[in-house]
Amino acid sequence: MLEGLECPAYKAAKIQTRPPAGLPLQPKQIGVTMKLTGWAIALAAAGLTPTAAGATAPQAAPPQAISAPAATAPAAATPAPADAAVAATPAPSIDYAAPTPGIGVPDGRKGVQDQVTAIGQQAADFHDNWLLLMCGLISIFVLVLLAWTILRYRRGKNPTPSRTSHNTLIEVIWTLVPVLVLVAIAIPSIRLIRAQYSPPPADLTVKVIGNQWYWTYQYPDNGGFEVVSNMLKEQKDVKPGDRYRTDADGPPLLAADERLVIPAGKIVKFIVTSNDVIHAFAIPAFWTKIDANPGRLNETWVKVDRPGVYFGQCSELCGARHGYMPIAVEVVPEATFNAWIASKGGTPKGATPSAEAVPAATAPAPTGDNAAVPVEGTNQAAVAQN
Ligand SMILES: [Cu+2]
Repeated sequence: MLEGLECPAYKAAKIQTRPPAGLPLQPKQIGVTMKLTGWAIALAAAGLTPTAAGATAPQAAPPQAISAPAATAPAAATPAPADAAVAATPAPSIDYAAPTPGIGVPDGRKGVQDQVTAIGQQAADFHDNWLLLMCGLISIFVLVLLAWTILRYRRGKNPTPSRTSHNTLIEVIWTLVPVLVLVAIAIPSIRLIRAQYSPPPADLTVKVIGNQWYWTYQYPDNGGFEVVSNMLKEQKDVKPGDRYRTDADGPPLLAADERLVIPAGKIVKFIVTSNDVIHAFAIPAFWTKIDANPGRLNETWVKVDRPGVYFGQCSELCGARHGYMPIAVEVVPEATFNAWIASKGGTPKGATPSAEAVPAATAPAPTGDNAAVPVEGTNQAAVAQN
C-alpha cells in the first residue's frame, strides 16, 4: 500500500542520500543525509494527498513486483527451496522450532507480551502493578473531585460563591503530593534503567545490522559468519517451488527465513547498527527496543532462560517496506546452538577453528542461501525497484 504513495521527490531524495557502497559515513555526511532525509519526509508528506497518491500510483511497480525481490532473492540465487539448500551445508543444520502460541508472539491479548527476561518481568510488573495503579487512582480522584465540585457548587445550590483565595494547608498538600507521586515513579524507573544499561559481562556478542529492508546478524565470537534474515512470504506471493511461510515458521509478517539464534541462559550482547537509514531492533517479549543508527553502535543485552521462538519487528519507520522486516529470535540449548553455528560455518567461542571451518568462516558465501550472495541480490533488487 505504502509503495503506491511514494512520491517521486521522496524517491529522488532517497537515492541521493544512499552512501556509496563500501564508504563509511562521515559525521558531516550523516548531517547532510539527515537534512536531506528531513526534506524528503516533508516533501513526501506534502505529496500524500489522495490526488497526489493517485497521480504517482501508476508510476509505481505492481504490488507483487515490489514485494517479490527481497524474499525471493535467496531462492533466485539457489533455485532449490531454502530447506534443501540448508540440508546441503557441510555440518547438519538444526530444525527451527515452531512458535508456542501466546509466548513471543502477539495473540490478540491486551497489554504487554509475557516477558521472558528478568528485566522484562521487572518492567512489566512496574507497568502493570504500579504505573497503571497510580494512573487509575489519580484519575478516579480527579474525576470524583470534579464531579463533587460541579454538583455541590453549582449556581442553583450555591448562589453566593465564596471569595476565599488562599489556603496554606491545601497549597502545601497539592505541592507535596505530586512531588511524592513523581518520586514514587522515578525510583523504580531509574533502578530499571540502570539494570538495562549496565549489562553483566557478555557470554556471546551478536552484531545486528538493519538494512532496507532486512536484517543481518554477525557472530564475531564464532568465526564472524553472517546470517541474512528476510521475511517469509505467503504461498500465494511466491513462484512455484520457492520457499513460503508455514505455521511452523511463525505468523504472517513475522516469520523469517533465517532466525537470530542465541543460547539459552547466557548473557547475549547485541551491538546494533544500520547500513542505510535508522531502523530499530525490537523484541517485545525481551523488553528490548533500541535504534539501529548508521555510523553508530548501540548496545543492548538479553538473558533468556526459556528455549523458544520470539518475534519482533523493525520499530522505526525506515521506508516503503518498513513493515516487512521482522525479527525472529530462536533461543536454544547450548549444544543445539553449537550445532547451528557449525552448520553456518562458524566455530564455538574460544575453540580453534578447524581446518574445514576456516574457509567457511572467512568466506561465508559457499554455505548457501543465507550467505553473502543474497545480500547483494536483495539490496540491488530493493534499490532497483525504487
Ligand atoms: Cu527498518
